[in-house]
Amino acid sequence: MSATVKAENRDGVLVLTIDNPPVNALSHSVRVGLNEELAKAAGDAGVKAVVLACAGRSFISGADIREFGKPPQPPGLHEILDQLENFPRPIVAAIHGNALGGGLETALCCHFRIATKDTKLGLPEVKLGLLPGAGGTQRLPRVVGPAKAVQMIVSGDPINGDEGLKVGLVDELFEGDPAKAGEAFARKVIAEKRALKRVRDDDSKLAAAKADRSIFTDAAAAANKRNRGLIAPLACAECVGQTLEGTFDEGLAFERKKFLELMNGEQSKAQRYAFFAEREAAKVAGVSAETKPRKIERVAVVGAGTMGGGISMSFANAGIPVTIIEMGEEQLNRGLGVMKKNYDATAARGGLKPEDVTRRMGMITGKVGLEHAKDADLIIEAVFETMAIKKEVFAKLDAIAKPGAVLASNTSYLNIDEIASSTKRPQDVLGMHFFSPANVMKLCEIVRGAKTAPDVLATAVAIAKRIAKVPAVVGNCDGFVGNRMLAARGKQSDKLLYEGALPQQIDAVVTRFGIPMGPFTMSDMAGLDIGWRSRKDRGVKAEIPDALCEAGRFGLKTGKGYYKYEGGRAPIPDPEVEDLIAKTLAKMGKKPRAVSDEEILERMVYPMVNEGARILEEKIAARPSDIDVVWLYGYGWPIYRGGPMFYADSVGLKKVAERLSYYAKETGDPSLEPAPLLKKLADEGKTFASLAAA
Ligand code: 3H9
Repeated sequence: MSATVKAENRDGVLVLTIDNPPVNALSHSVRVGLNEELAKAAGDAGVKAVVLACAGRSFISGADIREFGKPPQPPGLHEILDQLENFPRPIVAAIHGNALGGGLETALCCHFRIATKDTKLGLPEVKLGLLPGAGGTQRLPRVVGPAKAVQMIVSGDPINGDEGLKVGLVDELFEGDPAKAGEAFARKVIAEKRALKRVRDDDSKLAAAKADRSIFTDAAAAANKRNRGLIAPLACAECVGQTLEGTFDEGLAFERKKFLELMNGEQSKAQRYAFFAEREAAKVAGVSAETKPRKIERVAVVGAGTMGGGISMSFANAGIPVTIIEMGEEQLNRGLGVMKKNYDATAARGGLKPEDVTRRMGMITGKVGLEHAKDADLIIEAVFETMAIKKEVFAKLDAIAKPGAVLASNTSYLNIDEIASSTKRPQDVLGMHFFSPANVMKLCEIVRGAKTAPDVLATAVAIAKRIAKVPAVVGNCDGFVGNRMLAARGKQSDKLLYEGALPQQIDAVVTRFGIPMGPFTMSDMAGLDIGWRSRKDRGVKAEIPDALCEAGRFGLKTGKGYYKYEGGRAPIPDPEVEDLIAKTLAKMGKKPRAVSDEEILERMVYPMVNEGARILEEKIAARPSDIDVVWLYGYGWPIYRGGPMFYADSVGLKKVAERLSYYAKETGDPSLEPAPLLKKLADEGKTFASLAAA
């Protein structure tokens, strides 16, 4: 008997229970177990029906992703699915928790499906750069219709049991023990002599779209609207489209071919890497899995500006009550007004129901005065980014906060130990750095201070996950991981302007690579005047941005910056800027040269990788994949390129190091010399990934 599949004949109903923690993936041992048990049961007249159920929290959550890219181990999933679908007597899938990917595909091969109300039923393969490769693209459209199927498969988002019942994916809902409910349903099927429903044989749901293709093509176009650069969503839609073209078997063969292309391609490799990187990042060195997080029931956010507001919304969205604190009524009301406006805008786009807006706003209480933080289990400071102000706030919070409260700063680059030193409880202090817009961006960079207690780190990781953020724990240094690497890139984008590249050329290279916004569009959005004032205070010069500011071009807010803006937010290249740059360079005695796109890309990305290597040397990040997580979820690095460290590995570290040395010499910038760790790995022919495996 297989270690992960148990069989029990309950008076004619054979209950097959998969027990393969943590998520009941279809690993090799599960396939072996199902194969054996189904073969035995097919020839056993004592088996009148079969129930397929799972132990633990969930039904099957998909194929075992860790087996991908390795030599296949028989039996394959397709064989098991054939056994299920062609089984001579009824098979009932009793689903609780999740039925995802290969899990739902397995259920689709059973003759009946029952599920709990809150079960998640979905085909999320697209999020791994794949498509449902075990018949999902051919069977789901036959059950729910091609328009609904393409929406589910291209988005990868699941539906719940309730909706499953409505769209015909589920035959009946149940509560309680899946095996028992499955057994009861199976007995009903036997008693009523119900015909076996084989999804592959029923084309009735395809008829409408076959007569009018626009039913499918419109749904496919809508589903694919926001999938820039990704190849899997298109392949998913193409496979679903095949259901309207040929036979079931032809569709299955087409799906198989496309699945293998994606699985062996670069994009899925990167996306699968990102899946595991995200989960690894939540595991913190020095914090054991047994470390109990502190209980967080009430949260206070200090500061109702853009960041404080976005952070508060993230808690409200997760149903956690939050008190947002300001120094005066006016700032508070302004902040609350912005949050309401943001929610209303989402509702107007159809993303929220009006009652959700009311409920979420109801989670947020506005107060004037720090004393209102006294009952909070977690206090997040999001005030002005100045050390003196931060220290003053933390000293006050030290006197107000209840014992054991976690005190977090949303600082984006300041020294967390210095902030902690203004309290008598540095063990309770850490950084929780959110990214703008904080209610949207998924990253939470958790900054570990020298004295931060392990359970405080565990608390920050747990709460970040609860509010649907991706936590990545990093060490304390100027700019931490993300902004420190961004600064390395910013130095090069600025320098390139003085060498002859234009803002629009640099931005275009960066966005073509897949990053949503180029450095100069980003500067325009942030505003150029802040840097200008700070340079003036420090007596520092930066000729080009200084000249822009002197001409009143402060960025988006003034309608002019590195670009011009005509009412909207779309940056438009401006000949005036080209002229201004040319004149500035002439004044400086510099002769612009033609800079190639290739050079721009290398100088945008490789210096970041180099800084990443230094970050690893200094142990500011524990693993290369943690750095990638920061860039994927905080800065919109394209998921199909896996993150800067993964990308560098795919280019080859030898090439990265050589090009950096070359640019260091060409531009006379010693910071571009390869970091010792990068050089060592390049010389040894190794990758950053080899560090994680070591
Ligand atoms: C597929 O099915 C292809 C088929 O169409 C065709 C085949 C021919 N495999 O996320 P968590 C691990 S593609 C292996 O923290 P949660 C995960 O790494 C698959 N391992 O838990 C972690 O390990 P560790 C389609 C997996 O409760 C642990 O389980 N399915 C898999 O927050 C806990 O994970 C999907 O894409 C897997 N499939 O969320 C679903 N899944 O403890 C992918 C998880 O060592 N999975 N692990 O770090 C998920 O979305 C979430 O894990 C899930 C649970 C929602 C299930």
